[in-house]
Amino acid sequence: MPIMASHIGEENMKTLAKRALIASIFLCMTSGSVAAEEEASDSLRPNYLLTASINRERQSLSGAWTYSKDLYRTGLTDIDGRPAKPRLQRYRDIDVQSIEAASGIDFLEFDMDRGPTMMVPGAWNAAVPELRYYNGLVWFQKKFTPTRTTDGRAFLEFGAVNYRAHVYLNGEEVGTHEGGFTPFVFEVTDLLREGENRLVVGVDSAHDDQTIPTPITDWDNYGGITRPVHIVYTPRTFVDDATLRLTPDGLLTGSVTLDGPEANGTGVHVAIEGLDAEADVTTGSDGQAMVSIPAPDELQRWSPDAPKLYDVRFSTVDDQLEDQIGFRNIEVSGSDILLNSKPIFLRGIALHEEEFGTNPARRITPQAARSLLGEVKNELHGNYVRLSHYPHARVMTRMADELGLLVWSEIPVYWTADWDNPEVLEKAKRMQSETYFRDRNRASVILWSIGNETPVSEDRTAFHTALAEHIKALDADRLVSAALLVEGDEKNGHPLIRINDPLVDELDVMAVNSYAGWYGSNTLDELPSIEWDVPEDKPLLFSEFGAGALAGFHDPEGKQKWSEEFQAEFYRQTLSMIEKIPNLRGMSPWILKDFRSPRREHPVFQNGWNRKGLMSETGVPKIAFGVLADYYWKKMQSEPVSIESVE
Ligand code: GCB
Repeated sequence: MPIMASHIGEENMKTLAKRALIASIFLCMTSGSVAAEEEASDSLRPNYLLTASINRERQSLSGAWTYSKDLYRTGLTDIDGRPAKPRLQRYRDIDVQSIEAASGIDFLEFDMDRGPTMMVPGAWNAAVPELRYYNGLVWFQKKFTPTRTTDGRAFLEFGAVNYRAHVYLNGEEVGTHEGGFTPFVFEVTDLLREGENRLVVGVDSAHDDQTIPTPITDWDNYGGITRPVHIVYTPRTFVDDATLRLTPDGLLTGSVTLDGPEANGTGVHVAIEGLDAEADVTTGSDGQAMVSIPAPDELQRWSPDAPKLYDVRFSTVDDQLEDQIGFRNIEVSGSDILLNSKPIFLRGIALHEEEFGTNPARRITPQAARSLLGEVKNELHGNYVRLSHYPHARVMTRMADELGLLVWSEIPVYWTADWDNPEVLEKAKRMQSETYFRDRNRASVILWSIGNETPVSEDRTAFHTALAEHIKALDADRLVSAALLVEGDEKNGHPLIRINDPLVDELDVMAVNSYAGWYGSNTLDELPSIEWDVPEDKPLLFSEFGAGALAGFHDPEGKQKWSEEFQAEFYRQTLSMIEKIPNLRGMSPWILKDFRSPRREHPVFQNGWNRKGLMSETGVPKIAFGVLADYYWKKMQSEPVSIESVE
């Protein structure tokens, strides 16, 4: 099959060309050129986007896959970095059993066909007890027969693989990807064969000082193919990307990008169902056409109260792509956040990507997303979620669009990174680009966070500044934030907490994490007297505050840490402390439900779980859930909220 070799050759060429471009951009960027920055944004655009592929003809590869663990990475390399021995290359397209039956000289030290099985998507940590704390390489194999009904192109689409993926189809390398929380796509048109195909993916979950995040986090690393894998079928020339948004000056603006032999000079019809808004555009030599339609008067703006989504259709003679898009404006004015020109208070909660249950596998099905976000919307009376500490599954942002929840989206630049390493910065920017291109049609996403609790230093601030510039160059409309560290002091005998971080200048919205009353020396009754010294010319969010409690563990006096009563009192006192801050515009306390964390090993209260959830891991609400729900209910009714009156 000659196409296979040329396919890889082409991928390599693209990568080399990109590297050259990135290197030259990096040189230009040091001279501060704006044009160079724009180019840099574009160079990190994924080769294929397959926007709204959920609405395309596609074949799910979910289900049982066989696997083989490979602690020493023998399937990739031999000692001293030499090529792996063929008898260990798990991705070979061979029938091991018949080779063995032939009784020849060759033997194999694997057999992907007879390996144990695991459900994909899903983390191996939850699937197999001996892999609970395994960090390293595992090979996965799926055999499948294409269901294609059209005679066009085929793409292999991964929702996410944590952390590195080495992908092979029918024994040929298709490509690699780094980053555990963003999608990636490879074209496999010429590699797919009729009948049975063999897909093998080497998944390496090891983290080091140059990965994002680094190895130390406060959540379970969850190795594996954690999000769905599909084969997506398209016509030869297809709409790879189509986007439309409402600009502040009332235009529905966006672009359509075609890919394929007829990509250039092709007409595209854009129509929005239920609205008198249409456009006919023609693609240029780059396969792209810009779209701009005056927003009709009857356009209903998307909001948490009325999460109206429109079916938007982009049609060519060969292809039709549809996406469900909400239209809204988001901006900052002084210290206010304005949604559709009206000030909004963000009644939120933070979430990890972890479903309810005693043994979560980071398997976010639509039902799992609905039940997590449904708690926020219906029981907590929220209008906002912080999807921490990395981009969550696509189904979450789509569900947020549908249910009406605003979203803080985050890349896993968490606690630390190799700040002065340009390759690490490029990885972080690539994660931003992959997230942006995946979610740019989601009205729910309003905030891009560029980091969480990173200690202030010159290198770190330069790194974050570059990320702020990168995301702004991609997306001038959404807001940029970061969860900042704060410092404690004293003023006239009172405790004082201040933000002292030059990164504030780069942010549209400031955000802080506060654990006074849980970590540190403050008692709960001191909290309301703590003064906050924060810049007042921008909106402030509390991106975190929280205290641990084991569901069902009680101390009626509320004095003992880990009791539900202590946690509830922590919420009352913290709310009372922060609501005095004049530019407070929202919060996402830590966290909706208890989540797995290997840092947390108290044998009675934790056992591998961070207990700061308002609910247990199975969804049993703790007392503090009611405290926050009541607070939000009152905020929602626009009643003046008095903490004293909260139950
Ligand atoms: C934080 C981190 C979060 C932790 C939390 C905690 O500040 O941002 O990832 O899980 O504190 O529980 O200590």
